[in-house]
Amino acid sequence: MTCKIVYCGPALSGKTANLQALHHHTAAHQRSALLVAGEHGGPGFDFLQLEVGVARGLTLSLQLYALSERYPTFLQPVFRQLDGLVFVADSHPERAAANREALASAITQLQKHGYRWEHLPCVLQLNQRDLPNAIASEVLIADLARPGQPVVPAVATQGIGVFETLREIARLVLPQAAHSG
Ligand SMILES: Nc1nc2c(ncn2[C@@H]2O[C@H](COP(=O)(O)OP(=O)(O)OP(=O)(O)O)[C@@H](O)[C@H]2O)c(=O)[nH]1
Ligand SMILES: [Mg+2]
Repeated sequence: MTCKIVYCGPALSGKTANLQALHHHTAAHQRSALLVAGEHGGPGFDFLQLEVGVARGLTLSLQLYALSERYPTFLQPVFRQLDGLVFVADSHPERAAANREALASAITQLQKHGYRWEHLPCVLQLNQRDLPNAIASEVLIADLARPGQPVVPAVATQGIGVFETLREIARLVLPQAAHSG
């Protein structure tokens, strides 16, 4: 079974840092190489595939894509046929508006591709929680979260919260993916 999960969020919120941490902390036989947007003439998004055992003999392939604000043209194809979304919010005080704009833009893109935003599995990650002047979590949640949505605080560069985020989105997408085969 394969699930496609897209990480999005404003520029420099830590999307690539999430995939780097997941890659770094996963055994070599359970992961693909990490592709980083724009590196080695590759695509304009990051990509990492992880194989996780979910039940005896059953393996789930998680295909993780991270968008990059530097390559906006890649937004369109990456948004096709996805199972879930991780929104990586930036806790820098001056990025409050950028978070809201990136979320609004992601919702617009998804709706263009025929997704109903209310029904798409989505985890809100509050990244960069190590910043001394970080925006209060309650403020980010009030700004960006849907009712009842999983919210995971993170410091992606230290690997904090990245596996919790992945676990939460996998938990949300698994029943739907299993249903659709
Ligand atoms: N202090 C701190 N720095 C972080 C954290 N996460 C990412 N960074 C730093 O923030 C910068 C941007 O991180 P990236 O992972 O490249 O951000 P991105 O979202 O992939 O950015 P684009 O691809 O340009 O859209 C880098 O210098 C990271 O090291 C965090 O939790 N805490
Ligand atoms: Mg990036």
